[in-house]
Amino acid sequence: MTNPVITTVRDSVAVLAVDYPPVNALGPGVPSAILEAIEAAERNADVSAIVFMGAGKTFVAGADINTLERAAWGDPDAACDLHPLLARIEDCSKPVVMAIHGTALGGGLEIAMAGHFRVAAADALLGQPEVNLGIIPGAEGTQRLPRLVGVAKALDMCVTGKPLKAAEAHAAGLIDRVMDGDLVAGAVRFARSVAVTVRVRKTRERDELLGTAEENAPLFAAARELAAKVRRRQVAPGKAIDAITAATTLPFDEGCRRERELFFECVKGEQARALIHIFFAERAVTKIRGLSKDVQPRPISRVAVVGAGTMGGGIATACANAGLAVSVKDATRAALDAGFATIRRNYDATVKRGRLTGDAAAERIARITPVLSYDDVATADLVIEAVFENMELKSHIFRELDAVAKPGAVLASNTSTLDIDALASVTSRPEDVVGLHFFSPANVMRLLEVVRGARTSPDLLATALAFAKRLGKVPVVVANCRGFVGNRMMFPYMYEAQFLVEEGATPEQVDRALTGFGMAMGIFAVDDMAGIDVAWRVRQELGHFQDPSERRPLVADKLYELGRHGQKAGRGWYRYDEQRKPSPDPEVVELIKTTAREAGIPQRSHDDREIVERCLYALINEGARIVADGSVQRASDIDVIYANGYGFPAWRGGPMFYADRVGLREVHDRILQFERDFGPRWAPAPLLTELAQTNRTFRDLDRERS
Ligand code: 3H9
Repeated sequence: MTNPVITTVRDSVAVLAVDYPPVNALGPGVPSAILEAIEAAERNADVSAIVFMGAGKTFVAGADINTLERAAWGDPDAACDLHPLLARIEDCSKPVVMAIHGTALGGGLEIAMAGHFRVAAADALLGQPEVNLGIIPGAEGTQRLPRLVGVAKALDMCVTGKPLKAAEAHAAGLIDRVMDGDLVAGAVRFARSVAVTVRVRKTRERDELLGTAEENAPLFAAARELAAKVRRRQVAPGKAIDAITAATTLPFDEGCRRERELFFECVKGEQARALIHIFFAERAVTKIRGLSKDVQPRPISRVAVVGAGTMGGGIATACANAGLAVSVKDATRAALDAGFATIRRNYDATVKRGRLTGDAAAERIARITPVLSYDDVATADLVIEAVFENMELKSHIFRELDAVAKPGAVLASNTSTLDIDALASVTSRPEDVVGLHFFSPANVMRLLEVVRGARTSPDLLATALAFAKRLGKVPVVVANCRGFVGNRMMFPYMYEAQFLVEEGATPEQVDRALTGFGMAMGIFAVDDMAGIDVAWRVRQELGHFQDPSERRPLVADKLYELGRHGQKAGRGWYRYDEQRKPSPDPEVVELIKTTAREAGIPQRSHDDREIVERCLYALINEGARIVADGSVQRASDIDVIYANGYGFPAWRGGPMFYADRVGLREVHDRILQFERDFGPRWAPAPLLTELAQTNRTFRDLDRERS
C-alpha cells in the first residue's frame, strides 16, 4: 500500500495530509502511518509546527466502518485502538494544528481533539455520529469533548449524533478559528504564529469545564430524557451518557478505560450489527446493476411540480430547501392559493420551532413560484406530476407534459401505485419517464422510491439518483410492480392486523404490540394518518381481493362507508381530539365485534408475540417474494425502504435483516404453522423456503449476488 499520509514542508511547518479515499477513514494502516508522520515531523529540525489535514474532499470522516462491522460480527482481529496515536499527537513537543474541511466525524473528530489547536473551513462539519451506528465514541471522544465544549454540549452531540457547523463549533469552543480563504495557507500561518507565541495545552489536561456532580446531575437527567425521545429503545445513547459521566467523575485515563468498556459493549451488541447493516445498505442502493458510473446525469436546475396538494407542496418545499427554483402548477387559482398557503404555514411553523431563521424561510419561499399555465413547466429540466391518484387524470397530464416539456426534460410521476409504463406509453418519450414516489411529508421523509420503467433510459435513472441526493433523500430503485415495494409489502401487514382485530384483538392492542416491537407508529394509527379513504382507493386500484375464496378484511370498508376516513375526519380506527390526539373509540370496537359476529369469526385473545409475528412475518414473506421477482436488486434495499419510509426501527436493521436475526428457519416454521392455522394466504414465499432449507440468510444472498 502506498503511504496514506503525504508530508510536505511549508515555511517550516510540516503539512501532513491523510490521503485515503473516498473519505480518509482510518482504514488498516492509516493510524500507524499518521503516527509515523507525526514522529518524523517532530524529529525534523527544520519543522517548528505541524498541520494535520485530509487530502481531497474531507478531513478524516471516522474510524473504518468496515473494521467496526467485522468487530460487530465477532472478528477478534478487528481492533480499532487509536489510543497510542492520540497520546502521541497530544504529547508531541511541537504544536499540532488540525486543519479541518469537509467532515471531522467520529474517530476523525477524536484525532482533531487530540491536537493542540483546531481551525476549520466555514463549511466544515464536526461531530460524534457513532450513535447512528449503534456505538459510542471509542477513541476518547467522550473524555475530550466535554473538556472542550462542556458537559451539556458533549451530551447533546453524543446522544443525537448531530454534527456542528464550523461557526457553531467555534462558538462551542471545539475549534479555535473559522478560516476564510485557503485553509492550508491559513492553517500554516496559524501554526507559525502559535509555534512562537502560545503555550501548548493538552485537551486531556483541561478540566475546568467538567462541572460538579451537582451541576451535572440535571444535565445527565435531561440527556436521558432526550435519548428516550429521539432514540427510543436504543442502547448506545445511554452508554454515551455513562461514558461522559465517567469523564466528569474519573481521572482522564480511567475515564478512557471506562469508555472503551462501554464502547465494546455496544460494538458486540445486536443494535450495532443492525445499524451498521443499514449504513452500508443505504450506500449500496445507488449502485445499480447495469448502470455504469460513467453515465452522466442530466443537469437539473429548474423543477416544476404539477399539483399543489399535500404531496405537490411537500415536493416543492423539498426542492426549495435544496436550493432549486421550482414552479408549482395547478389548474385553478383557488387550488394554487390553498397549496401555497400551506407551504407558507409549514415554513412559519419551522421558523417558530427555531429550526430556520425568518430570512432563510423567506429565501426558500421565494424559490417557489405558483403558476397556472404550462409556460414555466415548459422550461423545467424536471417535471414532477403530483396530482390525485387516478390513472385517467395522470395520463391526461402526461399527454400535456409531452406536448409542452422541453426535449430532454425528465418527466416524473409521484404515483404511489400506478403503472409507470402505462403512463410512459401515452408520451412520445417513454425513455424520459420515471416514477419518483415521495413519502408524506415529502419535505421530511428521507425515502424516495425511484420506479424504473421498462424503457426508462440509464441516464434518466442516473439523473433521478443525483436529484435524490441533492434533496438529501435516500433513493431506492424499484421495479414497476403493483404497489411498488413499500406499499406492496404494507398491505399484507395491514390486512393481518385487521384480521387480528376481527378475531378479538383491539386496534389499540395491536398498535401497542407493534410500537413495543419498535415501530414508530402502530399500523392502525398509520392507516388513520394516511387516510382510510386513501387505502380504500388503493385497494380498488390494485384490485385486491378479486378472488372470492380469499379472506378479506371487513371492517376497513365499513369505516370508509361511514366516513370515518381517519385523522383528517377526526375519526377512523381511533377518535381524535382537536390536537389530533387519538383515543380508542368504543363505537369502533362495537363495529368490529358486530362485523365479526355476522361473519361468524370465532373470538379469542392474542398475546403480543402472536400479534408481532403475524404482522411482521406477513411483511417479510411478501418481502421475500419481492426479492425473488427482482423488484428490488437486494434484500437490503427493502430494509432501507422500511427504515426510512415506514417507521421500521433501524436498530433492528429493517425487516429482512430482522428475519435473518430471528433465523429464517424459525420464521419459515412459524409461517408454515400460520398456513396450517389460517390458510393459503400464509403460503411461504419459495425463496424463504429455499434460504431456510439451505441455512442461508438474506444477507448471504445479497453477498452472493454482489
Ligand atoms: C467511529 O469513528 C468510531 C470511533 O469513535 C472509535 C473507533 C475506535 N468507514 O456516504 P457516502 C464510504 S465510527 C468506511 O456515499 P458522502 C461509504 O461506504 C465512524 N467507509 O459519501 C462509501 O463507500 P462506497 C464515524 C466509509 O459524500 C463512500 O465512503 N463516522 C466511511 O455522501 C462514500 O460515502 C461516521 O459515522 C467510514 N467511516 O458522505 C461517518 N464513511 O462508495 C460516516 C464513508 O464504496 N460517513 N465511507 O459505497 C458519512 O457520514 C458519510 O459517508 C460522509 C460522506 C458524510 C463522510
